[in-house]
Amino acid sequence: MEKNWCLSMPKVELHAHLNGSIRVSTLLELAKSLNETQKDAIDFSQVEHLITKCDLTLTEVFQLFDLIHNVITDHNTVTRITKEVIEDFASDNVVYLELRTTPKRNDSIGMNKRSYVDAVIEGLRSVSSVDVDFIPKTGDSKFLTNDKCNGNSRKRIIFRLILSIDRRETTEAAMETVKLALEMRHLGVVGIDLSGNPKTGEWTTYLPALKFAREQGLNVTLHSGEIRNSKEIKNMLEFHPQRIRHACYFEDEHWRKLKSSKIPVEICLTSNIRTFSVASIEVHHFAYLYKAKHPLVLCTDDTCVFNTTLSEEYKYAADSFGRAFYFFLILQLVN
Ligand code: 6MZ
Repeated sequence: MEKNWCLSMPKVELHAHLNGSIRVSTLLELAKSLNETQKDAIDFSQVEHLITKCDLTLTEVFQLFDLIHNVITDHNTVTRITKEVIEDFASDNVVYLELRTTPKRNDSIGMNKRSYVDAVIEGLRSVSSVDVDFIPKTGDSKFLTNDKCNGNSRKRIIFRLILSIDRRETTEAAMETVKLALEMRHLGVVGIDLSGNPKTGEWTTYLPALKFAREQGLNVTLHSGEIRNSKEIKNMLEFHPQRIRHACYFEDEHWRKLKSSKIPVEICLTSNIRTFSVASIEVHHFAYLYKAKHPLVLCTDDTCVFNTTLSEEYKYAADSFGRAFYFFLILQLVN
């Protein structure tokens, strides 16, 4: 399928991590300048090496996140990368973007979770190349809205924010994130995500915070099945989140449960293939779920880390799964 066709099609991105979607040029610029001022603060050659590597193990992916986090330590940089990430998605013709990020602390400069998210919001406000519609209308707290065009001829992107809990955090820190999300609902925060290295921690650590989020009306999305962990997958499905991401290591009983519950799946093809979470595109569960007419959505995950765009993910799916997928896109466009 033609790349331009995928580019020109208005698209919805529901699963992109802010720091993982930093512009490559910005990451290299920031890492280089940090390396020049504080030699020991970052290994620039390692950033260059990981950023250009074709396939990354999950361990290397999380090493790269640590390096990225080493350069994004102050409010101005958070604001800058948010602005650039939105501009990049808008140029890829994404019309609805749900970005997620883990609120962070940096005590040395007085950054707390609240001021981190304020810096993200500042980034939204500073975008000038496209109108960013991030303030929800009254009563609109859904993940995905069905807004009509307001007749404005300027390019417009609808933006919503999801706050992530990292699997390295404590129960208390997770609860702090949920409370922050609740306080910031009027600024377009629509949900809570559990992410981070799937080999780290126990998801039950976050259950009190996730349950509280749900009771208070926030949507919850979970990273599930990125590695083999049958018990965790089963328990996560029983929790019944609004959406699930990855589902690479689901087994028969999980598929049965997923299909009967109709929990939508966020599919990140390049991410799954490049991290070896799925052996090859031919055996990717996208085809299985697609044939079963299960609700799913194509997403990028981390455009910087996986060197991709949403248009490229659509092209990848169309090239790999053929004509049927092409008609799926047409149907999406006419609906
Ligand atoms: C699990 C992931 C991820 O929050 O600092 N993240 N967690 N699996 C993945 N698949 C590859 N990709 C990204 O963005 C980066 C953070 O998002 C999560 C990780 O916690 C990572 O540190 P923010 O903006």
